[in-house]
Amino acid sequence: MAASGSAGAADRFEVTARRLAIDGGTPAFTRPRLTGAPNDIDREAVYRRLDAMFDRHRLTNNGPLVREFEDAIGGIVGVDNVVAVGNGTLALLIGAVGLGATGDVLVPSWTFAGTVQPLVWAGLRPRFVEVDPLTHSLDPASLAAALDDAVGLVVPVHLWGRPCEIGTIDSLAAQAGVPVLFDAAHAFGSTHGGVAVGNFGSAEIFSFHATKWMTSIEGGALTTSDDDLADHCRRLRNFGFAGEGDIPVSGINAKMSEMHAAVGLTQLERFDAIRAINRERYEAYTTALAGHPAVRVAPVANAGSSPHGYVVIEVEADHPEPARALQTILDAENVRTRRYFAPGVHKLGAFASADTASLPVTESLAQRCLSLPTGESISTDDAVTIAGLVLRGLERISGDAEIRLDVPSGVGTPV
Ligand code: T4K
Repeated sequence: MAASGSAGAADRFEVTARRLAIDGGTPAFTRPRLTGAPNDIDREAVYRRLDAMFDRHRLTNNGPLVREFEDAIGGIVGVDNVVAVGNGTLALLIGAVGLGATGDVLVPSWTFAGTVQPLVWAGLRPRFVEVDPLTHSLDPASLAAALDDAVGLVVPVHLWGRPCEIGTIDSLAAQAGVPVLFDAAHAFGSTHGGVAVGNFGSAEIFSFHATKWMTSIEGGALTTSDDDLADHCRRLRNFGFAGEGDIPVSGINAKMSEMHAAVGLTQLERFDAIRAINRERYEAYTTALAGHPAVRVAPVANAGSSPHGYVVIEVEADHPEPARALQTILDAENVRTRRYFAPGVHKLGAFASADTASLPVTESLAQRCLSLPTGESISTDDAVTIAGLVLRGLERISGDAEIRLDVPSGVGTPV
């Protein structure tokens, strides 16, 4: 059984024949495989951009690299207005404030807390709606049932990069006279019906955080075809300035720096290359896991293409917390998974007082979903190996409902 420290064929091993590390076997990987590890960045290209930046002495405040980054995003998405900001959370904040939304906001709980927190900061009251068990996207029936006069905004999420039921959601919201701000944090590079995500709703937002397949380290953007909204959001991102000494609206500092734009521009040059790598990993997982009734890979596309930035599995096992048990087993193998987004935002202490209907689908997904390593930091062979470990782990869990869940994270060989 080989277990080398480098990615590649040397890390392959016969999963079925081995003793799991949790039972005292040798961990499958000597170097941890991380969910969320950044893709490679052409540092020479970044340094060239930074040299020019230092020569210009223009470091932030809507400098040329930020404007170039916005143009590049606009070119890919095919949208008129791109407002680059410091991160996706700030994009949601200025989007919600820019739309002038008040009252209640309908938002899924099956998402990252960063979807909901800026809405609260914008003065909105979250009401959580249910997601579809197959697509993990906002359930239009749940949305229809929740839309009432108190609702001032709808924030659906294109989870895992899979565009949600955009047409149905848009028409339900339009009938109610409520704007839609799509959280496309995961969906830069997705298309739906031949149209790039970034063109839908009143506005959409992207995240370019280090854990995203396309990154500027920290970064985000709001996109919209509404010129007035874009101008308003540009003002909001820069304290509300309308000219020197004039702040007609109270804004905030949501700016992207030139350094972050330099990294983002450099990564955008690898747009096609990284997508191809992601796709290869995703297909390796789906092929290796196909036909196994205890595991299903969540869909990442909906009537279009996907950047395949996430590989998320739903598992079934004779265990009350199957994802947690499997995470423990994989941790011991030096496979660092993430339980995005357990337990569901509505279960987090900060949102305990929210008006929350019963969300059985969200709560079931929270017990059963696990995000797996993907992208350039692993090899395709690694993906096949990890898929094998998932299957072997599920067998192990089903054979032992008492599996210990208190094994500390990182039980395998340290980095
Ligand atoms: N909406 C949605 C649907 C989102 O998912 C997010 C963010 C937002 C809105 C808000 O966008 P931002 O304001 O973040 O732009 C991460 C990210 O911080 C967050 O951006 C992301 N979603 C969320 C899903 O995940 P953590 O808590 O998982 O990060 P952390 O530090 O625990 O790292 C995760 C894994 O990545 C680890 O295995 C280590 C690895 N990693 C991480 C970083 C930062 C690296 O290898 N290198 C790194 O530099 O939150």
